[in-house]
Amino acid sequence: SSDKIDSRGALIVLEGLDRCGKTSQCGRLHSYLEELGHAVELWRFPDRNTGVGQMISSYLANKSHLDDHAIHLLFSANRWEKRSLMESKLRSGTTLIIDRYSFSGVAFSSAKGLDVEWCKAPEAGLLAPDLVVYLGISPEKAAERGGYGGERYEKLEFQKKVVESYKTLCDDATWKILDATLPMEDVEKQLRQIVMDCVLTCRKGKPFSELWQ
Ligand code: 2DT
Repeated sequence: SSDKIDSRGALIVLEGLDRCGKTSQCGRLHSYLEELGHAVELWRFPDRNTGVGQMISSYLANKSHLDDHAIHLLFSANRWEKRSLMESKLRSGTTLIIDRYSFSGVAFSSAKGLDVEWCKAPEAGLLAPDLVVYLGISPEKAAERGGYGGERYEKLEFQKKVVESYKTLCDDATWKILDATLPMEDVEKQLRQIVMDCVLTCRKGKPFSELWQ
């Protein structure tokens, strides 16, 4: 069919609580794929470099106050402003590793009490990841790792709510859950395997799909 892409990149998302090791694993995975000669980029959301991203950054640093709905929509807009670039990268064969995506959007906002369906609505039509890896760790263990920074959401009580919200989202075959309490090298090994499978499937022409429609 015309949707079929000859050799596209994979859209790979890592999700998890603060201090789960997500950012380190994203970095290691990126280097690994690069060394293998793959076209690959490492992205993150929020992307704090755009105008919208700067508003988000100031909110997270407690330097501004915004209504819960308004900040939710800014996080979503921050993904929409990157959507077309994302699609063209993938179509040209570049794999994208993304540190947080719409699932963080829904998990964090619904942890504040916003309705889950309301939270999902602005995400509908964004590209659906080919793989979501959730790095599982309890909020207590994550907190023990130390160094919750001073940002708005980095508090144990809130992280407990976020875990519960994530649980309602990971019901789908594109999610793989890894035990983030294992030694970093073990997590890395497992991650590489899952990701390589996904990269090959996408290269063979897996069609694109969109979130939550
Ligand atoms: P980092 O610490 O990873 O920069 O994330 N967040 C993130 C949301 O509330 N909604 C979203 O859509 C996204 C992508 C999670 C900063 C914080 O922002 C939260 C942690």
